[in-house]
Amino acid sequence: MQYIAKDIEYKWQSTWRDSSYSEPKDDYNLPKKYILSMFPYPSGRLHMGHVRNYAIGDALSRYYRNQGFNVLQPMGFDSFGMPAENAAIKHKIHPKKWTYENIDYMIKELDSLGFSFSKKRLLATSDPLYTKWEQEFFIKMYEKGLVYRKSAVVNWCENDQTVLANEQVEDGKCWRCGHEVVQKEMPGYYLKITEYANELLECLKDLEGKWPSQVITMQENWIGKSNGLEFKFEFDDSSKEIVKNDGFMVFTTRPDTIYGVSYCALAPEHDIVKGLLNSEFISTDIKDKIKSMLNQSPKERQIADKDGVYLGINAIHPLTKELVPIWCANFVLAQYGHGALMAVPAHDERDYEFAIKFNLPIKKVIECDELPYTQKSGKHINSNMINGKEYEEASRVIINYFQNNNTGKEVTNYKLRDWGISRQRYWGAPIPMVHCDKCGIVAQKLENLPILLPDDVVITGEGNPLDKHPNFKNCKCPKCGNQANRETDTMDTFFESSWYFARYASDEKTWEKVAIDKKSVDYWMSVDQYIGGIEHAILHLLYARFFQKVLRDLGYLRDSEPFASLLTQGMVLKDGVKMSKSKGNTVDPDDIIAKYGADTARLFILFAAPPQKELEWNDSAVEGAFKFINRLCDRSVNAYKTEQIPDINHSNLDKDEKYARLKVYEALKKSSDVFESSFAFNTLIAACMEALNALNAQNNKDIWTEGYYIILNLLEPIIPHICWELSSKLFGLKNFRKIELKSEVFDSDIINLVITINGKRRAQIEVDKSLSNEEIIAQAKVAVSKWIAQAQIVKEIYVPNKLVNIVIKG
Ligand code: ANZ
Ligand code: ZN
Repeated sequence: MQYIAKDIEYKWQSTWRDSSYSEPKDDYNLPKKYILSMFPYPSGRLHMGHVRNYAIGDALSRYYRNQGFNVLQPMGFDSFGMPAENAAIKHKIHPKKWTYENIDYMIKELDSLGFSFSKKRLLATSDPLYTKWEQEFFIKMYEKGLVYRKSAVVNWCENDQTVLANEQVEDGKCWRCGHEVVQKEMPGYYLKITEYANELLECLKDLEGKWPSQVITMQENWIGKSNGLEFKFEFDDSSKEIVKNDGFMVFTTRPDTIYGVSYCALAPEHDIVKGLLNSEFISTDIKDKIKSMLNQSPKERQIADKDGVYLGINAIHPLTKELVPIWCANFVLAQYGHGALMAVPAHDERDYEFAIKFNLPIKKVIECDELPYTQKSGKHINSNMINGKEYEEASRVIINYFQNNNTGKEVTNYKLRDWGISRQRYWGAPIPMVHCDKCGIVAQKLENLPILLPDDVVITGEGNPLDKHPNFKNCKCPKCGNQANRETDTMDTFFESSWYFARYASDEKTWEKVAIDKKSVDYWMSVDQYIGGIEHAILHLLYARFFQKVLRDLGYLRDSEPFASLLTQGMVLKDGVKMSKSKGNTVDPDDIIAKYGADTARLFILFAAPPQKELEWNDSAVEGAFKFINRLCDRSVNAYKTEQIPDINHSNLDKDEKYARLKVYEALKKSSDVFESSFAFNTLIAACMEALNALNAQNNKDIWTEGYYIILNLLEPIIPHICWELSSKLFGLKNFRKIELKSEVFDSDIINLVITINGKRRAQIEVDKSLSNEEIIAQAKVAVSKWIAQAQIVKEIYVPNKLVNIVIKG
């Protein structure tokens, strides 16, 4: 048979479409698998990273369908966001038009790869119906106190002209465009993800072994839980006069070191520092120093040398009543704890460095040889009520002292911050809030949803066009009916991707009526296998876990975790660097499909590397994949037509026949592990190649047919088009089903024996199974003759089918 990929692929793609092959069934008694690949942003074209992601997901979906599962494998588009607006500015095309044209094109590309995505659940997050329900979520969250508005210092990207969440700043730069991020104070809406900090952390334990440990660790660190003591430092009287304040709070994870405090440090953003900046009390020099620290982003400060300045004020040590000087320092984070710390230079790295630089006293309070000594073990010294005690007990005593005196309390702090979701851009879901002079901030009424974007906007890249759109901005207050202003910020697009998996899991016939259809969602959720890039380890994967819990608490969902199992695929490289437009080293999937066909692209991608690893593009390996498919076609002449596996009497076969059959069944045996846990498709493909070679070395038509039947079954998830073509010619498509292993194939006439002397492994031999025990021991002794020639044999032990141990003396 001549292999013409284009014709074959077109034919089967049409068949799948017309027969609704890829659609999930509504029969909720069937066992199910929900296989989800992260949806793409509709940038215009698929890239190889997408192809890799979806080739993995499709392989799993097809495998489970063949195993008799009801499979949901949906697809959609994460279609709000900045690039659409940037395209609008550059090419004078409306973001909506640009987005939906891209979606149309990308759907064609996905189809041309033969991915079996459900079409009836296809969605784009910019669809009005999607906006409607997420605005409902926003309002329900607001009513539950999980949304609030505040003015705060935020990360601002000058290039994208918008706010970024903490998760969206990478090394001080915008995650999207790489532009330097600056700090700016502005109002916005925040989601209280911190209220779920502990649950988000605790549930990570249940994901162990099912999510990559790297992702779990990154989330743990991001949530950053620490236990400690918070208490107030009182100013001395003269300082109180100056700052018009009686003190400030600090948080410490080491209350046991409290007698070692020799100064305190405040973040440059601290209110007390702000107050001093506006006062006459400190000199211009000091003010300049503070301003220069304020001008650095938190990230810049972290890598900068320790710096700071004495503020001329002092506090009283709560236990020793000594005076403690108050500094402003660049290593104190405004956003953590209380933005202030008690410094213990003898036992903390940063405090030590700072003390050395500014010549501040260093007080040792734990027995040690060298400073700074940052470990917890050791007896306390110079520490009045905790002298001689070790860390645990010492901490307990100090915490109890503060709690008994009502001057401090034991607290848990998290690094995690609330999620700022206001974006000052047009192409996003409008935040459904209204500003009324009389009523303040008012949520929209649910019956007014969706609040849709106006189409007639002028997009210039300067400022938010919604802000300049009078018809959109002017509205009636939902509460008092007076003239009011609509909120013109739109939502962070991560809001949309935080619940799309639940929308997909809802029966599409309910989409008009409800956000999430409980019955179908309870059947399909959670996602059995989620597949996507590691770059989402904190961003999307944390937000989605948070939403799942919120939507559970709002009664929409049952489960606490959205993704039961996660596979993060490696990057696609060319010449050792990530394929990307900016590097100019991309390979266009469309070109590969045109030249070789989709099956070759899929085979290459799954064969070249295990999915978790990086994949280096290799033209000759693509060629190799194409050749293998051709060989597979050519060999089809060796099999005959049948709808079932031929009956074969294994014991009547000769050596080559048995070997060929063994190779086929070894591949079959491997497949369940590959598809269900290791995802090492490369090893399965290699096993199929080996089996095909072994088949070729014998002439038995039954064995050929059986082997071919099984190999097509195993390769269908990977190269579906050609497998359907060949299977329809030979097996009436009856071989895409669960195939049982046959144990007799693995029974071999040869046994592998290990030979040990006095328990020490010395040799390994193959012996014929039919030999007697005496004959086997005799062969074993020949194999180890050089070790036993001079010795006296005390005992010979034969453990059948496993080993011979010879005990010798001398
Ligand atoms: C005294 C002390 C002594 C501390 C010692 C540590 C070691 P984690 O573990 O990350 O939660 N700290 C408190 N607030 C801070 C802020 N806003 N910016 C920077 N550092 C701050 O860190 C908690 C520790 O970091 C606290 O415990 C405090 O220093 C410091 F031998 O207090 B520690
Ligand atoms: Zn009002």
